[in-house]
Amino acid sequence: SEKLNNAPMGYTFDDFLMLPSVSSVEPKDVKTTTQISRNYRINIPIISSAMDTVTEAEMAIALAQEGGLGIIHRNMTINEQINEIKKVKRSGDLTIRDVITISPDASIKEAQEIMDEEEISGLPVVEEGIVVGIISRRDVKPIINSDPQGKVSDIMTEDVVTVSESTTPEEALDIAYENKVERLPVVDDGVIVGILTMRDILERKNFPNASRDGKGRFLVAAATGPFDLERAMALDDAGADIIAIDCAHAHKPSIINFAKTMKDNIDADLIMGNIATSQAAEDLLAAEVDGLKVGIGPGSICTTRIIAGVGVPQLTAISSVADVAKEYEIPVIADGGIRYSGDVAKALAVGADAVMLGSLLAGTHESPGDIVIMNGRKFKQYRGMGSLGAMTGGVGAGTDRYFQEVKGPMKHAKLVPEGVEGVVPYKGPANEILFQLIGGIKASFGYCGAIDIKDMQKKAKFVRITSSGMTESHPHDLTITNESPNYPTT
Ligand code: RVP
Repeated sequence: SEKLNNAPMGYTFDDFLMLPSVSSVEPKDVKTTTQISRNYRINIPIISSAMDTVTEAEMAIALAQEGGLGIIHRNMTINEQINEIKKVKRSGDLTIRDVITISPDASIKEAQEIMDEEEISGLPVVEEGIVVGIISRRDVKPIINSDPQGKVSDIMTEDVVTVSESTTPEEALDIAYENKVERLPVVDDGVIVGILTMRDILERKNFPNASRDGKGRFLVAAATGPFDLERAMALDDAGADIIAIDCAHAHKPSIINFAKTMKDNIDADLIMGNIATSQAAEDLLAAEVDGLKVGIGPGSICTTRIIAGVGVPQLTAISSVADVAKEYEIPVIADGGIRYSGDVAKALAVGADAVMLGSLLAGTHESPGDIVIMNGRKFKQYRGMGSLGAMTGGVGAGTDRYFQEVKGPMKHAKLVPEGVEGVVPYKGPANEILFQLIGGIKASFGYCGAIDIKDMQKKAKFVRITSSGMTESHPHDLTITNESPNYPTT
């Protein structure tokens, strides 16, 4: 009976509220920047789950544009995952790398045809890699009918304004304005390596908070299996900034040891999870990983706590891990169980540096999969990576996440799932969900008098509540007729 008598209490989001406190902080002034791994800071503390119904390139781009981060799931081949990383990097790259050029000896007609086909308004003129001119529709138009076979070199602009890889977008914009040009070839020792367009530079201003790497491209993370070094190295080569060891129970000596090998073989930051105890945090940090991910069983699609009877209620899990991680100054990501912005605020307040969302993002426009209509309402599929569907679909990544023994062909495998498959309501674009979440976090910090996440971790005080306190917390004694965007009732 000692086992039970000495057992600690485990709490989750609904067991506590935060106390309102004297505050001079206006929500609009709250800063949400946060460290998510040893070397990366982002502007909002939101990361999307590495799940096959949540994060591929489209979701990762949506998150990065708003200042968060997407982790590309691994239930696909290595090549497919590399492709998703490249899509994110390309979309956030101001410099167009596969530049379409023309030779000075080509005809004006050819120049016109290429511009029509590619729907572009100008072409750098290149001889043996070196930029020797630039030709635009404006140059071609007056002469295309009278002399279509004339040479590009006869009408091109020879004095080309170029920039180098190190030119910042702001500098490029100034240069473009000063010289009244739309397109700036990017050159390295005269050799063309890309092209910048005014339109792309101006568009970048739409995303002032975006998460970007040193070259101005979007940040992206990708998941690998605990022993899949080949994948980790390929993701690293493809440009993943952070690699996440994705596993249901990372507190295993074999996995911790292998994490050291992975770290030695990649440049990207390595984050590792999942865990839920302070001892696990101590043991994983010995591998000098760059971030920890917390959550055993809180996920909305997860049945681990029911099937295995194992887990730690998420608020206790986050604070147990964060207490240790803070000493090592290693960031903590709270993964799973988040339903409302208030849950995010509580997770941050007990020590998380960011939260990971599955369910909240699964129903958005950017999640993989199609909208399904049931009884006149729109839904999208959402499934646990330990569900039968995810373990037998894709490349079966869920099987090693959940330590399943697969003998022979997958279709005959006997699997013990730890997740379920279902649908969540379709929620429109991800940026609207993020807007509401960030607004809620800022409101929370305003009530608690905290100007940023670190301040919140110092200042937040909690009050333990009962289930009647929780009942009182939700709207009650009415039928909601107008659903709020941040409080769905279905
Ligand atoms: P939620 O946001 O509550 O939907 O939880 C998502 C998290 O659940 C994921 O980031 C992952 O850690 C976990 N997960 C994914 N699949 C499963 C499962 O099948 N049990 N759990």
